[in-house]
Amino acid sequence: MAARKSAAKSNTSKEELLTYYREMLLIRRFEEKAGQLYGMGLIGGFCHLYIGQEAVVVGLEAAAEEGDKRITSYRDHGHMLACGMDPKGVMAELTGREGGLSKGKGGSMHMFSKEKHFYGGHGIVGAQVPLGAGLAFADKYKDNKRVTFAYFGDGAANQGQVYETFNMAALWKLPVIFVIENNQYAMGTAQKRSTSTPELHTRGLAFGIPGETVDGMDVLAVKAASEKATEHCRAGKGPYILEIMTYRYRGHSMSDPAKYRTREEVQKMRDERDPIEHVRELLLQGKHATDDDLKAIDKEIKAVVNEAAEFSKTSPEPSLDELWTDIYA
Ligand SMILES: Cc1ncc(C[n+]2csc(CCOP(=O)(O)OP(=O)(O)O)c2C)c(N)n1
Ligand SMILES: [Mg+2]
Repeated sequence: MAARKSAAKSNTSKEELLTYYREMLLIRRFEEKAGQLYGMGLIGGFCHLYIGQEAVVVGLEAAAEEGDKRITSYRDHGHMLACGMDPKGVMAELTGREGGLSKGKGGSMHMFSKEKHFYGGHGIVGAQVPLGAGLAFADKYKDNKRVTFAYFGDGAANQGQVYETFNMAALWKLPVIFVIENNQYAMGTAQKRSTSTPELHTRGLAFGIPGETVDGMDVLAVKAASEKATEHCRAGKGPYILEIMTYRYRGHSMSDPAKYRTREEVQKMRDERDPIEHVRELLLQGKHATDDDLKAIDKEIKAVVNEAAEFSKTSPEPSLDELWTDIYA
Protein backbone atom coordinates (compact mmCIF):
# COMPACT_ATOMS: atom_id res chain seq x y z
CA MET A 1 0.00 0.00 0.00
CA ALA A 2 1.36 3.42 -0.94
CA ALA A 3 2.35 5.68 1.96
CA ARG A 4 -0.36 8.18 2.78
CA LYS A 5 -0.15 11.61 4.25
CA SER A 6 -1.75 11.78 7.62
CA ALA A 7 -2.86 14.72 9.72
CA ALA A 8 -0.76 15.19 12.84
CA LYS A 9 1.40 12.21 11.92
CA SER A 10 4.64 13.68 13.19
CA ASN A 11 3.50 14.33 16.74
CA THR A 12 1.69 11.07 17.32
CA SER A 13 3.43 8.93 19.91
CA LYS A 14 4.23 5.27 19.57
CA GLU A 15 1.84 4.48 22.46
CA GLU A 16 -1.01 6.29 20.75
CA LEU A 17 -0.44 4.55 17.44
CA LEU A 18 -0.29 1.16 19.15
CA THR A 19 -3.53 1.92 21.01
CA TYR A 20 -5.36 2.80 17.79
CA TYR A 21 -3.94 -0.26 16.08
CA ARG A 22 -5.18 -2.55 18.85
CA GLU A 23 -8.59 -0.90 19.09
CA MET A 24 -9.24 -1.02 15.35
CA LEU A 25 -7.97 -4.58 15.10
CA LEU A 26 -10.25 -5.68 17.94
CA ILE A 27 -13.26 -4.35 16.03
CA ARG A 28 -12.11 -5.94 12.75
CA ARG A 29 -11.49 -9.38 14.26
CA PHE A 30 -14.64 -9.23 16.37
CA GLU A 31 -16.74 -8.45 13.32
CA GLU A 32 -15.10 -11.17 11.25
CA LYS A 33 -15.91 -13.64 14.01
CA ALA A 34 -19.49 -12.36 14.24
CA GLY A 35 -19.80 -12.94 10.48
CA GLN A 36 -18.60 -16.53 10.95
CA LEU A 37 -20.99 -17.20 13.83
CA TYR A 38 -23.83 -15.80 11.74
CA GLY A 39 -22.86 -18.14 8.89
CA MET A 40 -22.95 -21.06 11.34
CA GLY A 41 -26.51 -20.15 12.31
CA LEU A 42 -25.54 -19.10 15.83
CA ILE A 43 -26.70 -15.51 15.39
CA GLY A 44 -30.30 -14.88 14.41
CA GLY A 45 -32.05 -11.76 13.17
CA PHE A 46 -30.23 -8.77 11.79
CA CYS A 47 -26.48 -8.31 11.95
CA HIS A 48 -24.78 -5.26 10.43
CA LEU A 49 -21.00 -5.39 10.38
CA TYR A 50 -18.68 -2.38 10.77
CA ILE A 51 -15.65 -3.73 8.87
CA GLY A 52 -13.89 -0.89 7.01
CA GLN A 53 -15.25 1.87 9.26
CA GLU A 54 -13.08 1.17 12.33
CA ALA A 55 -11.11 4.44 12.22
CA VAL A 56 -14.30 6.46 12.68
CA VAL A 57 -15.18 5.34 16.21
CA VAL A 58 -11.60 4.83 17.32
CA GLY A 59 -10.60 8.33 16.18
CA LEU A 60 -13.63 9.97 17.75
CA GLU A 61 -13.28 8.11 21.03
CA ALA A 62 -9.65 9.27 21.24
CA ALA A 63 -10.92 12.75 22.20
CA ALA A 64 -13.76 11.56 24.45
CA GLU A 65 -13.64 12.15 28.20
CA GLU A 66 -15.25 10.30 31.09
CA GLY A 67 -18.98 10.96 31.11
CA ASP A 68 -19.26 11.80 27.40
CA LYS A 69 -22.13 9.95 25.74
CA ARG A 70 -22.59 8.06 22.53
CA ILE A 71 -25.61 6.86 20.60
CA THR A 72 -25.78 5.23 17.18
CA SER A 73 -27.71 3.12 14.70
CA TYR A 74 -27.99 -0.66 14.27
CA ARG A 75 -24.36 -0.82 12.96
CA ASP A 76 -23.22 -0.61 16.53
CA HIS A 77 -20.72 -3.31 17.54
CA GLY A 78 -17.68 -1.12 16.80
CA HIS A 79 -19.04 1.74 18.88
CA MET A 80 -19.56 -0.55 21.85
CA LEU A 81 -16.08 -2.04 21.67
CA ALA A 82 -14.47 1.38 21.16
CA CYS A 83 -16.04 2.79 24.32
CA GLY A 84 -14.82 -0.17 26.34
CA MET A 85 -17.83 -2.47 26.57
CA ASP A 86 -16.97 -6.11 27.18
CA PRO A 87 -16.50 -8.11 23.95
CA LYS A 88 -17.90 -11.20 25.71
CA GLY A 89 -21.11 -9.39 26.62
CA VAL A 90 -21.50 -8.00 23.10
CA MET A 91 -20.87 -11.35 21.38
CA ALA A 92 -23.18 -13.24 23.76
CA GLU A 93 -25.91 -10.73 23.01
CA LEU A 94 -25.46 -11.44 19.30
CA THR A 95 -26.02 -15.14 19.96
CA GLY A 96 -28.98 -14.34 22.24
CA ARG A 97 -27.52 -15.77 25.43
CA GLU A 98 -28.01 -14.99 29.10
CA GLY A 99 -24.50 -13.50 29.38
CA GLY A 100 -25.29 -10.91 26.72
CA LEU A 101 -25.42 -7.22 27.58
CA SER A 102 -29.22 -7.25 27.24
CA LYS A 103 -29.47 -10.73 28.81
CA GLY A 104 -29.87 -12.21 25.34
CA LYS A 105 -33.18 -10.48 24.77
CA GLY A 106 -32.07 -7.62 22.54
CA GLY A 107 -29.64 -8.90 19.94
CA SER A 108 -27.27 -6.99 17.68
CA MET A 109 -29.24 -3.75 17.48
CA HIS A 110 -30.33 -3.40 21.10
CA MET A 111 -27.54 -3.05 23.60
CA PHE A 112 -26.88 -0.33 26.15
CA SER A 113 -24.39 0.48 28.88
CA LYS A 114 -25.09 2.98 31.61
CA GLU A 115 -21.55 2.55 32.88
CA LYS A 116 -19.96 3.42 29.51
CA HIS A 117 -22.66 5.95 28.60
CA PHE A 118 -23.63 4.03 25.48
CA TYR A 119 -27.29 4.62 24.62
CA GLY A 120 -27.86 2.11 21.78
CA GLY A 121 -28.22 0.56 19.13
CA HIS A 122 -31.30 1.95 17.18
CA GLY A 123 -33.00 0.10 14.33
CA ILE A 124 -35.17 2.96 13.14
CA VAL A 125 -33.06 4.98 10.73
CA GLY A 126 -32.33 8.43 12.19
CA ALA A 127 -34.19 7.82 15.47
CA GLN A 128 -31.02 8.17 17.50
CA VAL A 129 -30.42 11.74 16.29
CA PRO A 130 -33.15 13.49 18.35
CA LEU A 131 -32.42 11.13 21.24
CA GLY A 132 -28.78 12.21 21.06
CA ALA A 133 -29.84 15.84 21.27
CA GLY A 134 -31.91 14.90 24.32
CA LEU A 135 -28.84 13.43 26.01
CA ALA A 136 -26.96 16.63 25.24
CA PHE A 137 -29.85 18.68 26.61
CA ALA A 138 -29.51 16.88 29.94
CA ASP A 139 -25.79 17.70 30.06
CA LYS A 140 -26.38 21.32 29.11
CA TYR A 141 -28.96 21.54 31.91
CA LYS A 142 -26.48 20.09 34.38
CA ASP A 143 -23.74 22.35 32.99
CA ASN A 144 -21.24 19.49 33.28
CA LYS A 145 -19.19 20.07 30.08
CA ARG A 146 -20.02 16.61 28.76
CA VAL A 147 -20.46 16.00 25.03
CA THR A 148 -22.70 13.58 23.14
CA PHE A 149 -21.58 11.84 19.96
CA ALA A 150 -24.72 11.20 17.87
CA TYR A 151 -23.72 8.92 14.98
CA PHE A 152 -25.81 8.38 11.86
CA GLY A 153 -25.38 7.38 8.23
CA ASP A 154 -25.46 9.18 4.90
CA GLY A 155 -28.91 7.68 4.30
CA ALA A 156 -30.23 8.87 7.66
CA ALA A 157 -28.91 12.36 6.85
CA ASN A 158 -31.87 12.76 4.45
CA GLN A 159 -34.44 12.25 7.21
CA GLY A 160 -36.75 15.04 8.37
CA GLN A 161 -36.21 14.45 12.08
CA VAL A 162 -32.50 15.22 11.62
CA TYR A 163 -33.34 18.81 10.62
CA GLU A 164 -35.84 19.36 13.44
CA THR A 165 -33.03 18.24 15.72
CA PHE A 166 -30.49 20.55 14.08
CA ASN A 167 -32.81 23.48 14.69
CA MET A 168 -33.33 22.75 18.37
CA ALA A 169 -29.71 21.81 19.01
CA ALA A 170 -28.52 25.09 17.47
CA LEU A 171 -31.19 27.17 19.20
CA TRP A 172 -30.32 25.75 22.61
CA LYS A 173 -26.58 25.46 21.91
CA LEU A 174 -26.55 21.79 22.85
CA PRO A 175 -23.16 20.05 23.27
CA VAL A 176 -23.75 17.43 20.58
CA ILE A 177 -21.50 16.31 17.76
CA PHE A 178 -23.51 15.05 14.82
CA VAL A 179 -21.27 12.40 13.33
CA ILE A 180 -22.33 11.48 9.82
CA GLU A 181 -20.65 8.21 8.89
CA ASN A 182 -20.73 8.61 5.13
CA ASN A 183 -20.00 5.10 3.88
CA GLN A 184 -21.47 6.06 0.51
CA TYR A 185 -24.38 3.63 0.59
CA ALA A 186 -27.73 3.34 2.32
CA MET A 187 -28.57 -0.34 1.97
CA GLY A 188 -28.21 -0.83 -1.82
CA THR A 189 -28.57 2.83 -2.76
CA ALA A 190 -25.44 4.77 -3.64
CA GLN A 191 -25.37 8.27 -2.23
CA LYS A 192 -25.40 9.89 -5.66
CA ARG A 193 -28.72 8.18 -6.48
CA SER A 194 -30.47 9.47 -3.37
CA THR A 195 -28.99 12.77 -2.34
CA SER A 196 -29.45 16.20 -3.93
CA THR A 197 -26.51 17.89 -2.21
CA PRO A 198 -23.86 15.34 -1.33
CA GLU A 199 -21.80 17.67 0.90
CA LEU A 200 -23.48 16.52 4.09
CA HIS A 201 -21.22 18.58 6.36
CA THR A 202 -22.90 21.73 4.96
CA ARG A 203 -26.38 20.55 5.92
CA GLY A 204 -26.29 22.45 9.21
CA LEU A 205 -25.44 25.83 7.69
CA ALA A 206 -29.08 26.89 7.48
CA PHE A 207 -29.20 26.48 11.26
CA GLY A 208 -25.81 28.06 11.94
CA ILE A 209 -24.11 24.75 12.74
CA PRO A 210 -20.50 24.53 11.54
CA GLY A 211 -19.33 21.33 9.89
CA GLU A 212 -16.43 19.75 8.13
CA THR A 213 -15.55 16.71 6.14
CA VAL A 214 -12.97 14.26 7.48
CA ASP A 215 -10.99 11.37 5.99
CA GLY A 216 -12.52 8.46 7.85
CA MET A 217 -9.90 5.97 6.70
CA ASP A 218 -7.25 7.92 8.64
CA VAL A 219 -7.65 7.53 12.38
CA LEU A 220 -5.34 10.48 13.08
CA ALA A 221 -7.41 12.82 10.91
CA VAL A 222 -10.55 11.63 12.73
CA LYS A 223 -8.93 12.17 16.10
CA ALA A 224 -7.86 15.72 15.16
CA ALA A 225 -11.40 16.51 14.01
CA SER A 226 -12.84 15.02 17.20
CA GLU A 227 -10.56 17.22 19.32
CA LYS A 228 -11.74 20.31 17.47
CA ALA A 229 -15.42 19.38 17.68
CA THR A 230 -15.34 18.38 21.36
CA GLU A 231 -13.55 21.64 22.26
CA HIS A 232 -16.23 23.59 20.39
CA CYS A 233 -18.99 21.80 22.31
CA ARG A 234 -17.30 21.99 25.71
CA ALA A 235 -16.78 25.74 25.23
CA GLY A 236 -20.57 26.13 25.06
CA LYS A 237 -20.65 27.05 21.36
CA GLY A 238 -23.36 24.52 20.50
CA PRO A 239 -23.44 21.60 18.07
CA TYR A 240 -20.91 20.63 15.42
CA ILE A 241 -21.18 18.38 12.35
CA LEU A 242 -18.46 15.95 11.28
CA GLU A 243 -19.06 14.24 7.97
CA ILE A 244 -16.67 11.32 8.07
CA MET A 245 -15.90 9.78 4.69
CA THR A 246 -15.66 6.04 5.13
CA TYR A 247 -16.55 2.76 3.45
CA ARG A 248 -18.08 -0.53 4.52
CA TYR A 249 -16.39 -3.56 3.06
CA ARG A 250 -19.22 -5.98 3.80
CA GLY A 251 -22.84 -5.89 2.75
CA HIS A 252 -25.41 -3.67 4.44
CA SER A 253 -26.30 -6.60 6.65
CA MET A 254 -25.45 -10.28 6.58
CA SER A 255 -28.35 -10.88 4.18
CA ASP A 256 -27.22 -8.37 1.54
CA PRO A 257 -26.48 -9.90 -1.89
CA ALA A 258 -24.35 -6.78 -2.70
CA LYS A 259 -25.31 -6.49 -6.35
CA TYR A 260 -25.17 -2.70 -6.38
CA ARG A 261 -21.37 -2.35 -6.51
CA THR A 262 -18.49 -4.21 -8.06
CA ARG A 263 -16.03 -6.45 -6.27
CA GLU A 264 -13.29 -4.27 -7.80
CA GLU A 265 -14.64 -1.17 -6.05
CA VAL A 266 -14.47 -2.90 -2.67
CA GLN A 267 -11.07 -4.43 -3.36
CA LYS A 268 -9.61 -1.08 -4.36
CA MET A 269 -10.68 0.43 -1.03
CA ARG A 270 -9.23 -2.50 0.89
CA ASP A 271 -5.95 -2.30 -1.02
CA GLU A 272 -5.47 1.45 -1.04
CA ARG A 273 -7.32 2.94 1.92
CA ASP A 274 -7.52 0.38 4.68
CA PRO A 275 -7.43 2.22 8.04
CA ILE A 276 -5.67 -0.56 9.94
CA GLU A 277 -3.01 -1.06 7.28
CA HIS A 278 -2.42 2.68 7.43
CA VAL A 279 -1.52 2.66 11.13
CA ARG A 280 0.46 -0.53 10.64
CA GLU A 281 2.59 1.30 8.07
CA LEU A 282 3.08 4.29 10.37
CA LEU A 283 4.25 1.95 13.11
CA LEU A 284 6.66 0.11 10.85
CA GLN A 285 7.97 3.16 8.99
CA GLY A 286 8.51 5.06 12.24
CA LYS A 287 10.31 2.00 13.64
CA HIS A 288 7.87 1.98 16.54
CA ALA A 289 7.21 -1.72 16.07
CA THR A 290 8.56 -4.69 14.17
CA ASP A 291 6.59 -7.20 12.16
CA ASP A 292 6.92 -9.62 15.06
CA ASP A 293 5.58 -7.06 17.56
CA LEU A 294 2.51 -6.58 15.38
CA LYS A 295 2.06 -10.33 14.97
CA ALA A 296 2.09 -10.66 18.76
CA ILE A 297 -0.63 -8.01 19.02
CA ASP A 298 -2.69 -9.83 16.37
CA LYS A 299 -2.40 -13.00 18.41
CA GLU A 300 -3.47 -11.23 21.59
CA ILE A 301 -6.54 -9.72 19.90
CA LYS A 302 -7.49 -13.06 18.34
CA ALA A 303 -7.38 -14.63 21.80
CA VAL A 304 -9.75 -11.95 23.18
CA VAL A 305 -12.16 -12.52 20.29
CA ASN A 306 -11.98 -16.31 20.55
CA GLU A 307 -12.73 -16.09 24.25
CA ALA A 308 -15.75 -13.89 23.47
CA ALA A 309 -16.94 -16.37 20.84
CA GLU A 310 -16.53 -19.29 23.22
CA PHE A 311 -18.49 -17.46 25.89
CA SER A 312 -21.22 -16.62 23.37
CA LYS A 313 -21.64 -20.31 22.59
CA THR A 314 -21.51 -21.66 26.13
CA SER A 315 -23.55 -19.03 27.98
CA PRO A 316 -27.05 -20.51 28.45
CA GLU A 317 -30.18 -19.45 26.58
CA PRO A 318 -32.21 -16.90 28.62
CA SER A 319 -34.52 -18.56 31.12
CA LEU A 320 -38.27 -18.34 30.55
CA ASP A 321 -38.50 -16.48 33.88
CA GLU A 322 -36.90 -13.53 32.10
CA LEU A 323 -39.76 -13.25 29.61
CA TRP A 324 -41.61 -10.60 31.59
CA THR A 325 -38.67 -8.70 33.10
CA ASP A 326 -37.25 -5.41 31.73
CA ILE A 327 -40.58 -4.43 30.18
CA TYR A 328 -41.34 -0.76 30.50
CA ALA A 329 -44.74 -0.49 28.81
C1 LIG B 1 -37.33 4.82 9.32
C2 LIG B 1 -36.67 3.69 8.60
N1 LIG B 1 -36.75 3.63 7.26
C3 LIG B 1 -36.16 2.61 6.58
C4 LIG B 1 -35.50 1.62 7.26
C5 LIG B 1 -34.78 0.50 6.49
N2 LIG B 1 -33.35 0.76 6.50
C6 LIG B 1 -32.55 0.17 7.40
S1 LIG B 1 -30.98 0.64 7.24
C7 LIG B 1 -31.33 1.65 5.95
C8 LIG B 1 -30.22 2.43 5.27
C9 LIG B 1 -29.58 3.48 6.12
O1 LIG B 1 -28.35 3.85 5.55
P1 LIG B 1 -27.32 4.81 6.25
O2 LIG B 1 -28.04 5.81 7.07
O3 LIG B 1 -26.41 5.32 5.20
O4 LIG B 1 -26.53 3.88 7.29
P2 LIG B 1 -25.56 2.63 7.01
O5 LIG B 1 -26.43 1.40 6.97
O6 LIG B 1 -24.85 2.88 5.73
O7 LIG B 1 -24.65 2.57 8.18
C10 LIG B 1 -32.68 1.61 5.65
C11 LIG B 1 -33.31 2.38 4.58
C12 LIG B 1 -35.46 1.71 8.68
N3 LIG B 1 -34.83 0.81 9.42
N4 LIG B 1 -36.03 2.76 9.31
MG1 LIG C 1 -24.53 4.64 4.67
